[in-house]
Amino acid sequence: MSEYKLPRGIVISGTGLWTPPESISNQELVAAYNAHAALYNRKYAAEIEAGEMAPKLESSAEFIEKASGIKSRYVVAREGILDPERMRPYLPERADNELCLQAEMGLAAAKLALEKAGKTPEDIDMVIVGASYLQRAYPAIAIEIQAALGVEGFAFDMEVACSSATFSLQRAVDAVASGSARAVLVVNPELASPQIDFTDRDSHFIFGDVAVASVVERRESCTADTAWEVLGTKAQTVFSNNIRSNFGYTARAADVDPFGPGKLFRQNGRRVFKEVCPMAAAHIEAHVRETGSEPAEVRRYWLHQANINMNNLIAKKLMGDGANAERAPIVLDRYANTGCAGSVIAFNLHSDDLQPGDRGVICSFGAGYSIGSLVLEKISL
Ligand code: CO8
Repeated sequence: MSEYKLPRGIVISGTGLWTPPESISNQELVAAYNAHAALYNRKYAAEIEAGEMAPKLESSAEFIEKASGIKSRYVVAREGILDPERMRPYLPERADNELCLQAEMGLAAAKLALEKAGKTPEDIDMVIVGASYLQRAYPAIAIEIQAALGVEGFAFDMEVACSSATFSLQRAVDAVASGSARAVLVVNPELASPQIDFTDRDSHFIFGDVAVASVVERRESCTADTAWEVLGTKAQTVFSNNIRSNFGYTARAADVDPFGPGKLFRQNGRRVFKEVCPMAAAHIEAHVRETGSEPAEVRRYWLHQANINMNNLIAKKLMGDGANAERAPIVLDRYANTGCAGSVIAFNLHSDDLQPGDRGVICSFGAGYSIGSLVLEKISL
């Protein structure tokens, strides 16, 4: 690995969080799923009776909360998801001259981040959209957001599943460090609900929709009262088939159903849990030490929000008996797994109370596998 040392003086000066107005509780989601399963089992009663097909088993709100910590999730459109005959959101197609839904979500978060940082579109040279899924291939969602804001310069999209936010923040930090941009707007609109198989008991409860955004700039240009100086960034990827989404444009040429089995999100959750927890803890430990601190001294960990048991395990490994919900806050109880946005939501909601000199870590871990972290220190200006 390279010995590159990040120059000091690059800050995250503001973040924004856009939360969809609609939410679905576990109880509501499970009621819709169970009604769908009953319809399915009635429809295929003869095949199930003959042993040719397996019946769909019931889902349970208690299981979901115990296994994951998730109690509810926000979604852009709940009606279709809760219809046992439909089981997916209803999102009417928009015309080419209308802002697309993912850009609209990202734009809302971007405006909040700019306001928090005290920046205008004229201050921004580069816009990055990082997300687990992109609504289309081109023109880039980032360029659509750039145009809607009136930012000059350039913009691009990138996808690294759950690490799309930390990896895009790292690209922003590099751009500011190298001087290729004065300030970068990082936007992470996670539009998860259209790709969830709400008819699959193992995964119907996992994800929610949300958008977050961040402004990265130099300390000298920062006009906010306080900011978070980036002490270091670290990224790691290790190939794994345990989390996959095979939906893609080549399905048409392969003569397979683009929405058929295995084409939406699927995972081997147990194996992910077992393999990713030690990798993430070791990654964070090494990164914190590289920036001159001991893991137990770090004031706050804004961890990826996939599973509360995973986060508690990692927090315990990092902070021992000092681990608690104040030092490793949980937002997945309300937001569910929001892909790459989870750790930034935790940062947005749980960082204002910290004092100058306090250190914290934003860390993502998920599909790829991919792990991304930023070690931060609060500064006053
Ligand atoms: N209701 C009742 N029972 C259920 C349900 C349900 N809904 N689902 C499963 N069960 C049953 C299973 O069938 C199983 O039954 P049996 O023992 O008879 O076979 C039993 O409950 C136990 O099932 P599991 O072993 O699967 O349960 P776990 O305790 O492992 O919990 C979890 C499942 C919650 C999925 C857990 O394994 C987990 O969270 N693992 C970590 C996964 C993780 O972090 N994944 C990352 C995913 S996301 C990501 O990185 C990239 C995707 C980006 C897209 C984002 C867009 C926003």
